Amino acid sequence: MFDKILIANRGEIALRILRAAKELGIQTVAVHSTADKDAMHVKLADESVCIGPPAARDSYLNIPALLAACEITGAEAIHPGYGFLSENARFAEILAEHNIAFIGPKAEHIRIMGDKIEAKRTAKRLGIPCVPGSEGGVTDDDEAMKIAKEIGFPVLVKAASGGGGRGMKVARTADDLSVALSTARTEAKAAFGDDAVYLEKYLEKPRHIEIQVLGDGRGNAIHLGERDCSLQRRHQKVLEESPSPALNAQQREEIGEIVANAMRELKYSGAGTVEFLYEDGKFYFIEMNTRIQVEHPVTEMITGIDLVVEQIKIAAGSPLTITQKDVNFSGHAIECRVNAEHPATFRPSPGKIAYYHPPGGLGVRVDSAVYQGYTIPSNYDSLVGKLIVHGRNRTEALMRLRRSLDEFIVDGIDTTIPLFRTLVRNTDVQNGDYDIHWLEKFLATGGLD
Ligand code: MV4
Repeated sequence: MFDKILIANRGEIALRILRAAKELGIQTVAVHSTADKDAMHVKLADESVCIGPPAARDSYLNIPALLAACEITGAEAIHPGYGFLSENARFAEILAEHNIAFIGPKAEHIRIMGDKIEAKRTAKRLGIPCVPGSEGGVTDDDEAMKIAKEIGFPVLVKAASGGGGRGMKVARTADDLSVALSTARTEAKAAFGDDAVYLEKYLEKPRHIEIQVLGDGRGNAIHLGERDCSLQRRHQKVLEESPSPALNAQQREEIGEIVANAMRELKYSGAGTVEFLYEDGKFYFIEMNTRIQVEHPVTEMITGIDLVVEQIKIAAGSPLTITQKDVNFSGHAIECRVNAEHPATFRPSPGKIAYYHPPGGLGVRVDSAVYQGYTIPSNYDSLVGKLIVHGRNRTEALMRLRRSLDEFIVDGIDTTIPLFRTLVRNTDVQNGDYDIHWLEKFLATGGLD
């Protein structure tokens, strides 16, 4: 096992990684920008190193500064958290060249999954069901039209380097296709420097359901069930839950086994998430994330498995000690992402937290790095923290969520807590009756007035 690791991140995920390291008896090194000198992850780490000015590209994305911080402190491994360098295959390779362990998957697998065309090709080869569409990229408009007519309109043009919804264009009819192709290519070129695009059948009202996996790089892999992340706004997840209100135990086991088998064959190493659209009882692969995700606590709460501890053990070379039979799903968990934003306009609201009182009690978890008197800087994302509740069933989880949200006080800035107070009292949310478009429709039809 490692003696010392460096955490190349900030905020609640930096604290989450610190906690896992501490439980494993590993020393921790925090890194921070000048804007984060008062951040909680810096206070709680054994050591800290300032790695640059506020802009992420000069600090949290600054690879030479991170290498220097490892050299100075003697850290043997880096945990990248999510965002920043977490899915940068080149970073994983550079660390290997410097004999520093990357707490994440093999660079090869990060690279494959970063290219959505390669990811889909790989998923299909491994027996994972995919959305009908082009085999690889489309370069020629006539060829695209032929494929679109085969799969049937509407179709979706997606960027190979995309993800997070950027560079996506719907073509409802044959008349829309050539404009959709050229706009998608132009946007993809501008955003990612890569104009490769591919075609998929457009699914009208799917849910977003993702499967959590762990692999040890030696052919052992398990799944930890799903998370339903359908409640999103502008491709940002707002509320996540597990199990999905749409699935039964048999469906879970079936898709879980397909995904776990694929990861065994791939010899995948570390934590990963295989994302699906789910419509009319069928799963369609869209992407794979090769990192720990924001919403991982939902899975931890229903399985009792510490995903970050498992990531660290795997990176240190330990084989998986948990078998699929050891994974028992218990109860229901729901996570709310509390952002420093106006609850109706979503205008960012950085600033000083004048008063802070997080909820507690049975089945309540708050993952946050803020404290009373802390000033949320304007340089990074607006996540204040995550409220995660667990109950023996969905009704109990919702009950605990309602009263936790009522207890939660964050004064001095705007937060999205009032939005969640409204959502948990909504009939569709209570019934689990929502798809990926539900939240935006709700907000557009005056949900919060
Ligand atoms: C789709 C889709 C419908 N049909 N693919 C958006 C982000 C990217 N990760 C995949 N996305 C979608 N892909 C097909 N073939 C609809 C979306 C989509 C979406 C997916 C998940 C969660 C929220 C979403 C909001 C709008 C569109």
